[in-house]
Amino acid sequence: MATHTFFCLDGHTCGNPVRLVAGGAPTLQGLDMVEKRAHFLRDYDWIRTGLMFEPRGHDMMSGAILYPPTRGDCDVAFLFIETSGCLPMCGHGTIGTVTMALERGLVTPREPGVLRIDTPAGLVEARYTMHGPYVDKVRITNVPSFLYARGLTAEVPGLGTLTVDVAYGGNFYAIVDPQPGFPGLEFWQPSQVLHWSPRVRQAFSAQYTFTHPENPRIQGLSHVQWTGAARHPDAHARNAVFYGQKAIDRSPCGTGTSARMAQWFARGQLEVGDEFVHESIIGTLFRGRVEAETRVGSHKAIVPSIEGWARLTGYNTLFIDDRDPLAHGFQL
Ligand code: PYC
Repeated sequence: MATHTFFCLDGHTCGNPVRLVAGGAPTLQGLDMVEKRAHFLRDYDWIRTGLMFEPRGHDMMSGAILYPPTRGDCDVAFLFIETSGCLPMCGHGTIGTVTMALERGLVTPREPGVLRIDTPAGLVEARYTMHGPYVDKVRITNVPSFLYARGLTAEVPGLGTLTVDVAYGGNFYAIVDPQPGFPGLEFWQPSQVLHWSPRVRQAFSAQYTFTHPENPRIQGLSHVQWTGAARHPDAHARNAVFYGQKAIDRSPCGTGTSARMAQWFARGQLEVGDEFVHESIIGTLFRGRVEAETRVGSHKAIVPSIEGWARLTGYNTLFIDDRDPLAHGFQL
């Protein structure tokens, strides 16, 4: 019987929570972050559920653990922990973790203004600007993103036949654009997003497989992205990204925005150098840009970058007490 102590910094990126675990996490085995992530999931997933779920977290809780990098070209490694598992990559989580880690001196970039991060999805570069001790904005260059499949259809019980594009932006996204059965995000309540998203994910996952062409260890449709017209005058589009069992991203979602830009690029609606401003369900913005064209397997792909901001809300020392019957958290 023991009490495990975790030193955390809590904050948010454009509204979505980020819990940065700065102390108390286990040493992981593995030659790269994919192997370390597998070790964590095998032996230490109770830390994720304990820190993300109630009573210490909630349905939308999301975070990252800092590790030494496994590759020579990186300053630090991030292991993402979410209510949904350990995502290979999390954009809002990266922006928040970079902001808090820099402001509190937890990382030392080799090159001022740039932090190179080793993530399970690959190298992610974060460029930041500071005002005094505060990080103003962070722009992450995400992993290559691509339209994986266009116009897939499936029968979603209660909603009818739905057509989606599936794109990868660090995670696989079913992108639901307005169509019969879904008039557009502006006509839907968050409760409808929460109700229908798991059913959409289930219907498409039952019928199709989703495997990264160059990294078969990354697979599965984890996120559903509902789209609609922007309300903010600067934005090109608005989204609501569903993940886990009950979470809607409060930010415009970094990997979701990357996937959406890859979809628009494949359709000829974006070109290299174009900006894409994405509005979240609460009206916050990410500023995306198509940095370059590339290829992933047989797919035409983009290198996307996403700019956003984050704020530290406090320090949090959390205990997981083995005597507690709810030590590892619960979800309703
Ligand atoms: O920003 O990439 C993201 C993300 C994934 C899940 C929640 N946020």
